[in-house]
Amino acid sequence: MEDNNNKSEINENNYISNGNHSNGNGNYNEDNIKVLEGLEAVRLRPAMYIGDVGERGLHHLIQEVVDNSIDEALAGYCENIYVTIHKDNSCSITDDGRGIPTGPHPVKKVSTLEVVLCTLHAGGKFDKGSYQVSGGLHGVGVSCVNALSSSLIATVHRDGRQVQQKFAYGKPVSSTEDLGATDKTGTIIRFYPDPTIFNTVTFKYSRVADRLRELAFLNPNVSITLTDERADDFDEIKKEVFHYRGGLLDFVKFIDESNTVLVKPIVVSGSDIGYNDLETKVEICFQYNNSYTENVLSYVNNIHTIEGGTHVTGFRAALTRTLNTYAQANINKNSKVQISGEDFREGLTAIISVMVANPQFEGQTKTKLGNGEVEGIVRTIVSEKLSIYLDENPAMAKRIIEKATLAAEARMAAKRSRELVRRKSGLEISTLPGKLADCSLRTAEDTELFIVEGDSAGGSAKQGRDRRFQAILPLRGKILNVQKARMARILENEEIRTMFTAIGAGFDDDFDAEKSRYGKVIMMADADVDGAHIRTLLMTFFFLYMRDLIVQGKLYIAQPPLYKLKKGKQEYYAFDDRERDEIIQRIRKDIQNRKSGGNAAIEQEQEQTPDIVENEDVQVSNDGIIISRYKGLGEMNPEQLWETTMNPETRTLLRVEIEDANEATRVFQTLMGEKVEPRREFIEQNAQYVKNLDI
Ligand code: 0RA
Repeated sequence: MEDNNNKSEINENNYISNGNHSNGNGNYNEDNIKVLEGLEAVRLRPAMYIGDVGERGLHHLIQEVVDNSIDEALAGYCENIYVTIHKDNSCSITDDGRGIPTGPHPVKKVSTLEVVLCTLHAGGKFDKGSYQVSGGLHGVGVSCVNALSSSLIATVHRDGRQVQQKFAYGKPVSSTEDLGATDKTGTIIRFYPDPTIFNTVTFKYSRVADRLRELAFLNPNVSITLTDERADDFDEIKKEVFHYRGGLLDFVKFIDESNTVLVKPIVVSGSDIGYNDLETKVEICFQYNNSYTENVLSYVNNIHTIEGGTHVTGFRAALTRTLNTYAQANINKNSKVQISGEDFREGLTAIISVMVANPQFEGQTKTKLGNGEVEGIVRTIVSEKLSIYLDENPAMAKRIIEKATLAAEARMAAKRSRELVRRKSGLEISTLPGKLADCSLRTAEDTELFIVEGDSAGGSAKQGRDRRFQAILPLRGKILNVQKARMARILENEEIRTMFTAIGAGFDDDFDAEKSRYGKVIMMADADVDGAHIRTLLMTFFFLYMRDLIVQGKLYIAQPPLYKLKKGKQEYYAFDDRERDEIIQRIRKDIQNRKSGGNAAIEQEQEQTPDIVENEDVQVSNDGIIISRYKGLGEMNPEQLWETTMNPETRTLLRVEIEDANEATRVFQTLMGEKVEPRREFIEQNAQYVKNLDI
């Protein structure tokens, strides 16, 4: 048995043992599945296993099942995965892998299928010969999905038979049933997320699609088909096939779709066979575009390592060293310009994917690779392959070095102006910006900074807030597009400087989220296109210059309501059209109930509906419900703003996650980048989703 000091949250609580269960010959059989207890624990403390019970946790369920199918693909047995979101909000994942064994389990005396689905960590993931994804929240297994589903149906094609078993809340409700002969192999898992566990059980197409696309890029041999059947008309059913034979090469092109590429993508791959006979595989693809930002996405065993780790460090070290050596020998022989690591990363887009046998995940969100040996492995492979590439492609090499030399010169100029700006603006002395209405509490954890679009909304927010713990920073208009500017210009921007000083935790490499003067930074903008644009700009800014704020879960989006509904003296707020319609239904039911109760006073009240001229923003239904549409935050008076958007008791905040920010950056590049074609495509594709466009 292998040593495994991978401490997951789970084994710290003694729910599972984390040893490797193997019969030593790499083959899998029924004995391998060690029997462990604990699905009750999953239902009791779901967040401990899947992160949270919000939208993220819900989507994690699909991820868990797909991970198992991907494992089959990695083992060479599966080529196709079909994910379908059904009309009834269930989700099914079909693969053509080997199928979960269905025969009786030697220890438990029930079907192995049942053992896999009803026992924590019985998925065979700790086999030698497979890359485990345990650590962080991944690899908790299909049994967790079962535990958190009100119903789950597993159908297996294996050994010529089609076998099915049904479960509810993690427990079998039938024994295995033979459904007849089959000539296929594979597994179909259909599950219904338990609405008593999750805040929402509605899957979001784009969220599922983004992750499946990512998996398809990382696993070029697998074709993943996503279908969304939740449409009224057959021809509205959404379907996409993700299959990228080019793998990481296609991934890099996808990410840089809207950027002008300077140097064609370079692919580096290799592997290292360690003492334990398990290969560490490295695959990297990178290219340079003419932007000033670095965009490195890294993965370990298909898991996005948001916080990076040793694989990223190894890559960076090799990039700097190899390019510098080449530059000194061939190009900048007599140059005085000192090119540093960050200069070689300006305009760099890279995908780093490694497969590691026993990954150790560290960091805030357990998404940072800790295995020390990986750094050297990646460094060696990249140095060797990149040197060969540079020698064979001198024209490309020249372009990279020239770009980095320019970056170095700009960096030096920026340093000078940064110092100047710092002194001028007092970025170092902590004078708070005049526009900031600070809060009186000074314990960071309890305080909130609202970044508010526009002076008038800022005014309402200042009056409506609880000044003990809520601070308001109004921004005038749009902030600078940080994607398209170098540091020196960014620092000259008034709006950006006020944000840096208000948050007071430094910026870029010096940023330290722990020093943030506020526990929450909340972006508050209108619910229209302009508001969305400002949010996207702000998210891009935070993503590039205060990323840790997002990683530590301190960045939020306020949700102002879209409608106010009024019936008699009662007021209601709706955050979208669906909610508006639900409230109208509720009011109508109420009216009905009261009418049947024969209450004359109420009937009278109904007739006293105030006279309101019907225009596009205010509508009166024939039964007297006044529906007003908010055009912007500025329209709400301070009390309304407090009640709907700022009061912790009644508001809804959305926490920004890196996935949103990644997507924001991409959308942003698409909309603001130089290329017209991707922008047109984006607008065409998305126009159909825009229902309430306020321009
Ligand atoms: C346990 C053992 C084996 C495969 C699986 C589970 C398995 C699980 C899932 C979940 C979704 N799709 C899946 N495909 C396979 C190994 C089976 C063997 O050795 O033949």
